[in-house]
Amino acid sequence: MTDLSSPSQAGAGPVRLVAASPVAVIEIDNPPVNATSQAVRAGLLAAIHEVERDAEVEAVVIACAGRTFVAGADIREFGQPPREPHLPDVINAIEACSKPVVGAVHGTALGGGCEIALACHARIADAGAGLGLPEVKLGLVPGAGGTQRLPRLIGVEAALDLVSSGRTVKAAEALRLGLVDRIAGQDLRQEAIDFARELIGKPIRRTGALPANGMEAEAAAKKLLEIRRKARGAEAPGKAAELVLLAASLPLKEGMARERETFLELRSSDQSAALRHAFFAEREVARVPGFDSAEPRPVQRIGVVGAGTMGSGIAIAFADAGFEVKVVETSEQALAAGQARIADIYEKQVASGRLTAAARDERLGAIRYGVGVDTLADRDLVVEAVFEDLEVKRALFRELDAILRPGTILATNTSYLDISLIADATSRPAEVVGLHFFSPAHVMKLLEIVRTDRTAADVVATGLAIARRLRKIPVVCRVCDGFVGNRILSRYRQQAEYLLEEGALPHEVDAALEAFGFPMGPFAVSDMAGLDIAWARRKRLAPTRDPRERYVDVADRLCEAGRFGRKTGAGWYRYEGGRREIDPVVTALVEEASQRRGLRRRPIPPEEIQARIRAAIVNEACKILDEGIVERPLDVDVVMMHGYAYPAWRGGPLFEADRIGLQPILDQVMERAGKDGPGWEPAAGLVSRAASGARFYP
Ligand code: T1G
Repeated sequence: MTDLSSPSQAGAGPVRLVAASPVAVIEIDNPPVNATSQAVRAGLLAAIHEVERDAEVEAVVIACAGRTFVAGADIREFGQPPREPHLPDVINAIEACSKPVVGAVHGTALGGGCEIALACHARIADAGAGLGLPEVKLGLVPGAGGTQRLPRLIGVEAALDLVSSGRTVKAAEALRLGLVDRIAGQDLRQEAIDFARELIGKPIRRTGALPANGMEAEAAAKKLLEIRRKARGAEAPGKAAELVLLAASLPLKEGMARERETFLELRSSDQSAALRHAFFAEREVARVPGFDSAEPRPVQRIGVVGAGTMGSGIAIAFADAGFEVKVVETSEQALAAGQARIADIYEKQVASGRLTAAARDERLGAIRYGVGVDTLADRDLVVEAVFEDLEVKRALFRELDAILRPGTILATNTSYLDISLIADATSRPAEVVGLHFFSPAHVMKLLEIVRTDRTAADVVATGLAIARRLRKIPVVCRVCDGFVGNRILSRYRQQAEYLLEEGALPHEVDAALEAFGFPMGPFAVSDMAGLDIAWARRKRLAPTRDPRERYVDVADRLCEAGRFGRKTGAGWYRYEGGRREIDPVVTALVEEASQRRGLRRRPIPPEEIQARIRAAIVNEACKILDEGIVERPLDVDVVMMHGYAYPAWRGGPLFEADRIGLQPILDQVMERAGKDGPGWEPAAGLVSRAASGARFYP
């Protein structure tokens, strides 16, 4: 093998060339994901020049060592000035090669990796491989020909979908689209070499030389509008779509120039900085000082108590990750209902093509059922998802503690309750931890791992290891009311209801927050989740409520009228034929609340709604940091982005607060202090950082 990233160092660089004849193999080996660092780009360019010079070489294969084909440009380099050779130049050299070049794709060829594959003259992929252009998820557009070559290979419409969504297509779909030419059998590398040998002497099919079929102007405009609407304030998807549409009217060189210009512009944008922060934060968050170094306990056998919505989702999440699961309920009837719920979820996945029937059978086979907790004695970890009541959970944990073997971990899925009090009901408080899943538990990536002061370090480490296997994003936090996400959500909702009393209407608050980038505003979300759940909790907590609290009772009025949201056809909105309608009944209730508060209603602009909600979120997030509920700002940002859909192109509330400036946020908080009752005082950490000019992310 000749090392080519720096020819003087044989074998040391990330690109090696097996100059065999007649087919040379260029192998990239740059762990962990073969990102196209500067050394990889230099090595790849040198290799292409070398095979061009070597008369013995009549065809070329570009392949990767390790677990995946090139997964993209090295995102870590984006904060630095671009260094030559630039990827577009390397990729153009691949496409210009006078000898046939075959791309051998395994793992995930993403971003620059997919662009390298596109510049090859043919592509063969492992059956399990994926290909995609996820740049928009980083606030970018493809910067090395993706927007220009992909439409030439698979057509403008298909390219618009892939480039604007950033989704990865599996090999089978890639074959159907024409993105790959073959699916390999057992030996991708050998089959790629054979494929290249077949191409020797045949006309070379260069992607960049293919025509891109245009789209009818009206259809294109409609598609662009739809892409921008779905982007909810993110700018990259629309810009990427514009470039794909240009491919039909511009020669490749001009199209790539426009693409490069847009790429460089977005690379220095706030949205891209925020999305790159989000990308690394969701990986960093799982590295928790003091816990991720502790040795996790071996866990394979899982018990799930409660087969309701959450329990079923949790059981599926564990079964999907290869755990052996036992679900128990209090009665045959409740168990049967849970079993049917689980089967139904899997059936829907098979019907939608996301799961094969064989995989469904395997996962259903991994789930056992039983009545009563006695059958859980052999479990390594038991998670409860029973009724959200402290005494119910304490009684259950007391019972479980008596039958489970020593060392078994007891996890609660409670959203709010004090886990320390639940742990007190057991003889093993060190082995009690919160595993707070988000509904639907088999879909949502976020997992709050809630530790009490007595939770053992290796139990937290076990939670982190389980999250890795579940492919979830873990955030370790301490006990407080609502932990991280729900605590912040409560503040968010309170401020939203204050805005109602002062003059806004539900649809105006929702519209302002959907314009901010949330997929749905708080009142539409409440209607979807059901108002009755929160109502039951408010009634339970009523005796302990601080009389000084500014309490808005419109939601109580709605519930008393049986308006629980979508499920009853009316809540904050009226629902007819699935459409959300503004309801004058609600408007009257809101106006009456204003009168009772003695407030003169006024029009409230969306900017004020957004500023007040953001300030409420940042202030509560800072208090959570100040109290040590979490260790780092990124813990809060990750929770808000992955549990509550805070727009990732803003980077999370604290990352965005740094960008906006903490003083304006503090000013907004101070403007409310005194008006909204206790709990709305400015966070000490916000005051001190604003005063000293410090940031959440130094
Ligand atoms: N650059 C730098 N580091 C990366 C990286 C990248 N592109 N992708 C992953 N890593 C690191 C990651 O931080 C982690 O590091 C380790 O690799 C394993 O990743 C010119 C401009 C490939 C599907 O957006 O989607 O190309 O935490 O934990 O779950 O047009 O990584 O171990 O220190 O995620 O198996 C486009 C991003 C870039 C792909 C693997 N490419 N990566 O998932 O492992 S822009 C992407 C992923 C671009 C061109 C444009 C995933 C993965 P550490 P991981 P995984």
